[in-house]
Amino acid sequence: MSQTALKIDATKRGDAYNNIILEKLTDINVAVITFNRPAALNALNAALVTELGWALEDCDSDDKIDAIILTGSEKAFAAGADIKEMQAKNFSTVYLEDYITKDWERVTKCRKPVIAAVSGFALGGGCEMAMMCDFIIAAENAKFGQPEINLGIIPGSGGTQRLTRAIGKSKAMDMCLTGRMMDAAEAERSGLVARVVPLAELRKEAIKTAQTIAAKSRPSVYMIKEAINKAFETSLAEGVHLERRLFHACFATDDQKEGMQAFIDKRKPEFKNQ
Ligand code: DAK
Repeated sequence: MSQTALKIDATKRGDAYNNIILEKLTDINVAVITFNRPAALNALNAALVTELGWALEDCDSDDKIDAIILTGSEKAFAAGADIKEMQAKNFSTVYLEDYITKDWERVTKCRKPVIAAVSGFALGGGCEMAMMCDFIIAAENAKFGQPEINLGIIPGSGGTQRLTRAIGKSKAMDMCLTGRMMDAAEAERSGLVARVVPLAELRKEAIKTAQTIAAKSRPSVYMIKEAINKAFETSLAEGVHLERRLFHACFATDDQKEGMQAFIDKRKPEFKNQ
């Protein structure tokens, strides 16, 4: 897809974005949110996290957007929460203001699929942010890690939990206790990332993947997200029960009729998202 084919809309809060870039590729129903603090390797400070919350809110409620990509620069997806901003904070400050929690976790509330397209460093909060997305596509130069132990703290945004679920106890202990980094090949072998692509292809592959998802029936996409996420929160029997009910619910949609009829007619389905 050529760059010129991509339409970029101004957004409601576009003028207020200083730490991220929001692009809406409305011709393919995909949004790309790019962390944009290159001098700090996209360290996630409060201002950036607030803007991220706005952008996710905007995309999630925009009828022209069906899939969202979170990405950074070639050198860094994000090198963690901003250490310079955090250093002087004390317990009562972080506890009382519930330090950057609200917008930080906004990504987990998105009903639309969110793909993390990771190149370079995804460390600490950067790794946790990528893991809060629905899946990760990594460039060959990606490096993942939870180095908080080197700062005298521990992961604070789900690293001990999501990393353990993604790669198992032994590797999660290794990563969090030593603070070492994992390269893209190891991350793929371990199940942390869905696939690895050459650095030069990352944006194109992420957009192509998002476009593929955006062309599906929206109810099916939301239901699959809901059911897979439930797998982390419930027993197998309850998860399968939810899946069965959602499967049955598909038969109340026009898109199920259209999808199956299109197969029978040997043509592409035209989903109406209803
Ligand atoms: N914070 C602030 N600045 C950072 C930074 C960070 N995390 N990472 C890099 N920088 C800045 C550097 O200070 C440097 O700035 P100047 O000195 O040029 O002003 C610039 O980015 C370039 O970095 P380097 O010169 O260090 O670049 P190198 O290529 O030599 O090294 C590196 C790259 C990524 C290996 C290194 O920068 C590094 O180790 N960075 C720190 C990585 C790290 O420890 N990350 C974990 C931070 S703790 C929570 C949510 C989130 C969190 C907790 C709670 N809640 C919702 C409650 C998360 C906590 C964390 O992430």
